[in-house]
Amino acid sequence: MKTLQRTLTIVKPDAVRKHAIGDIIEQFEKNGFQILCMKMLEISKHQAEQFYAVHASKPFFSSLTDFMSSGPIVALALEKEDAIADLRKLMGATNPANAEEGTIRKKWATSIENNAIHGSDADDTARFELSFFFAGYELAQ
Ligand code: IDP
Ligand code: MG
Repeated sequence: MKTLQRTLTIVKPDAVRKHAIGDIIEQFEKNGFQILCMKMLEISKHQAEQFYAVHASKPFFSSLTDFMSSGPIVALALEKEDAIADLRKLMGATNPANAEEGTIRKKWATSIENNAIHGSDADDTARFELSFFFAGYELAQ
């Protein structure tokens, strides 16, 4: 039986500035992800700190939250079988220097921080991250 799974992805400010929104969304569709919900917005540094709370103790936390609040982002709720793992594969490694050919980060990331895209890394983080950007009624389908 096919079990559908949901994940949260973000086109980060660097990729929006590069006009990569269309290309990245095309990758989602070509790779079998259903777009359940999508919004373009800007988040404050405080909101970025809440979203990335798991990284609060990391040396790059302040720089990361400055970056994530530096301009518009696009948040999407995606669905497919094995959505979480499959999106991580499609994204490529965090550091674009290690990202495989054909991945979104290989194509669009410029540094380990400005790496074009976010994707949830597990069931519990996907639940938290989906509910961070989308209300229950928006995902009720
Ligand atoms: P992920 O996005 O591949 O899951 P994480 O380790 O969860 O990677 O880190 C979250 C985000 O923090 C990364 O996508 C990247 O933007 C930033 N980041 C991670 N490691 C570093 C680093 O060593 N220096 C600067 N920024 C980093
Ligand atoms: Mg992560």
